[in-house]
Amino acid sequence: MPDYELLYFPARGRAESIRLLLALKGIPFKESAPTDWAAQKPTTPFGFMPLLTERDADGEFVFAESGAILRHLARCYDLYGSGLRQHAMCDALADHIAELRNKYIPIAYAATFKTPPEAIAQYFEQLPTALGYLARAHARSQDPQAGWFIGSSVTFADVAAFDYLDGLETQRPNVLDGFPALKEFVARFRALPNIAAFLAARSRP
Ligand SMILES: N[C@@H](CCC(=O)N[C@@H](CS)C(=O)NCC(=O)O)C(=O)O
Repeated sequence: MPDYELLYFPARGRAESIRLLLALKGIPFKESAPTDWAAQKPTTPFGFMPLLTERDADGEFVFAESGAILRHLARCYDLYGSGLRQHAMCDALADHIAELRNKYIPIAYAATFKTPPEAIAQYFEQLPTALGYLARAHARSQDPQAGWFIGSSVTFADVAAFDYLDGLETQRPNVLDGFPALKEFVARFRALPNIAAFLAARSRP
């Protein structure tokens, strides 16, 4: 197995789903945070984190973009579903979650982004519509009995969806009350032994 090193701020942000995926598979990884980001930034592929460094017999591979990192790890560790249609379902859900996350980051880190309270209120007013679509996506799983979004086993898209919903629940504990299937999905994912251990040890905001 390669060695992995993840560079990101000491926050959940766009790195947490990568951490969750590695934890899910029991893959050890080193966490590092930039010591002088202004100096480091121009040395990175696109000037943004997270960055994943993978080291193995083929050498060192450093790459960026949270979605690309998740997909690479999903291909390496069998978290992309089964067959081309499930691959497409994974991509569709993960891309959609990335869109939702882009809107959510200024809400989750409101102090950093100086997000006005009206914008936060508006976000949570509009949220039930987005959660309704997610609940419908969950109901379209190719194996509804299994409880995951895509099919009979967990995929990287489930990891991304969990991370988003878990973040929402951290902000507003009752946010999923009207969406029992999403609530059950979150509980099922949280109960996976490797995830339960990861969450118990987590201290990042
Ligand atoms: N599309 C990129 C966005 C990356 C991004 O915006 N990263 C932020 C942290 S969440 C960053 O590196 N900020 C530091 C900066 O802009 O200099 C991804 O998903 O990885």
